[in-house]
Amino acid sequence: MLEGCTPWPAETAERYRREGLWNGTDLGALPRLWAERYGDATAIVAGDRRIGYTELADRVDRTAAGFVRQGVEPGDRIVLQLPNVPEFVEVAFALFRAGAKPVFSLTSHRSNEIRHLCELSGASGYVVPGVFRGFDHTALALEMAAELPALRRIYAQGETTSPAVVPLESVDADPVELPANDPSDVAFFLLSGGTTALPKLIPRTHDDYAYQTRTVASLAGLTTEDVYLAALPVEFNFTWGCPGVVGTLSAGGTVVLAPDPTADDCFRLIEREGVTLTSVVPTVARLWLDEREWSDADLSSLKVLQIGGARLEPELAARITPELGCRLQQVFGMAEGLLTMSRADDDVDAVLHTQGRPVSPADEVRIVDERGADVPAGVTGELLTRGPYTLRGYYRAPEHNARAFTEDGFYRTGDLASLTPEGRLIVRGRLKDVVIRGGDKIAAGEVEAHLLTCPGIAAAAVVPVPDEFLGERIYAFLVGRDGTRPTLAELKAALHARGLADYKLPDRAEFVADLPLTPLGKIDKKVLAAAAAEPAVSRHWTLAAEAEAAPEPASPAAPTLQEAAPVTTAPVPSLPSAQKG
Ligand code: OOB
Repeated sequence: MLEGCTPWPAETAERYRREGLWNGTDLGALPRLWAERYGDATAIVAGDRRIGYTELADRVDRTAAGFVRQGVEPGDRIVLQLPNVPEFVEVAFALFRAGAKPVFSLTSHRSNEIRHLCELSGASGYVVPGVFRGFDHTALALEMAAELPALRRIYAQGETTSPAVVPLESVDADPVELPANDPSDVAFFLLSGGTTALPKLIPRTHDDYAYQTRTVASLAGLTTEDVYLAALPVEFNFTWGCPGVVGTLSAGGTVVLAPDPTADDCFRLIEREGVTLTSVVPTVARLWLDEREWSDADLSSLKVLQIGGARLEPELAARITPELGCRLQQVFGMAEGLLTMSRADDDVDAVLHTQGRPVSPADEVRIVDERGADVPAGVTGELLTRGPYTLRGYYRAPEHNARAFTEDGFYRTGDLASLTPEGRLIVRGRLKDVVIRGGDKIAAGEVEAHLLTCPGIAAAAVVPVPDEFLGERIYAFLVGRDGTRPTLAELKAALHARGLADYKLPDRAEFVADLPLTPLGKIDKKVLAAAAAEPAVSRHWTLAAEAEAAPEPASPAAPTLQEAAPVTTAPVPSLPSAQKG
């Protein structure tokens, strides 16, 4: 296994093999296998392009040979940052085929994230979409290559004038014999939603991911007749393999790539392509329901709408079947592994109020109290898990791993949940310091670290604040320095200039005299989160500040959440950036 990864213990791995969960699949070999099975049936639809299974396998073989000719070697890490285009699928499988390990990045990632991903993974290559949604990814890639000696090759879609950039189209050569991958080795890296200031990399092996996609595809009863709409970004584990792109292709179905998750685009595609299954986050589901009232699109082909990635309010859940005419499947999942889902034969109550059961009988799920002791059904505690597709360690993160896993290999999810007597999961909240904005996960510590570099900021604490549209928004409490009070707009501009992805920028900021502390002297985020949801006048620990310096008046054009607070801008409803593509 790749250095820096934690393998499953030998006897556990042996058991997973013996029980047929890990069946020795090499993800790189799948496209050819599918081509033999499904021939010219349509594998991928994107805009006017329709790619058959044989064509997909041929393209994967040629692209893999092209990468090898470019000097890509087994074990190389390559950051893959492409939107929902067929090339994402082709490049990912070509890299698997060549034994290289793609690191899936969001198109919304900027220099801050990309630098970290490249450094942590030791990437030798970086695949970018050229200019996408007005942002010049090639320029960013060149900047990164100038900084990072290990980053030797930039591959870009579209036109390029720089000799330092390899046009992705030119990564093409006559197929060559390539060695098979060890199925127990890492196939690719997913990004952790993050609990620490710097995102972690999640190694996913051929065996574990093949098992996940096969299991979920079979639970969903996918056949060659199914059409999956990739409405969210393909690099999201939910879209890529739950059953998503890989599961649908394994079953011989068709994957339709949507440019973004807007109702306009997706409804048109559902009608045109006869989509049977798709997956969205609750924020997108809400948009679709609102749009449904105005749309005459024929959505009758849609059998199942999967919703996951963030808490789904039961009121929203209850509208899905009556208003969209399809079955709702709740999905709780994580890039780290564990997936729970509602099943076709679950009763309405279970579908609306629980996140379903683990997808594999080999998933081990525990709910524990603060001391690590198991709690009975119905009691809320931290969710711990281990199993045949849940990681045993983040990549190159021994110190973090020591905290994130129990000694016997259970992953501490940081989610608070309870189990029903039937074994269904109900997600109740989180211990981890993360804001879930739409489906985007934002580690509070990362934003705080950047805020602290801004002039005039002595201390910063980021908490989620409830929001009807996005579920949660990012609220920053700040302690000023030297009488300086940057406005929210100035802070956002400063963080943007530091290369922080826009979806991580605070939605609101409020200056306070000091931050409340727990008895142990840590910043009391519970108090802050409760305060963020209330009018500022109730913050007793801010009174000193308010007496000292009168709050700045809010801009008259910007309606504020709380009257008394020096909040500088109003929320502008927008899709979570990662969901935009
Ligand atoms: C999915 O994966 P990630 O890695 O972006 O985020 C994982 C975290 C979970 O630990 C949990 O905090 C939250 O997202 N989450 C949910 C949820 N599904 C995920 N919280 C409440 N209700 C849910 N249904 O988000 C992901 C990966 C694969 C499939 C689906 C979602």
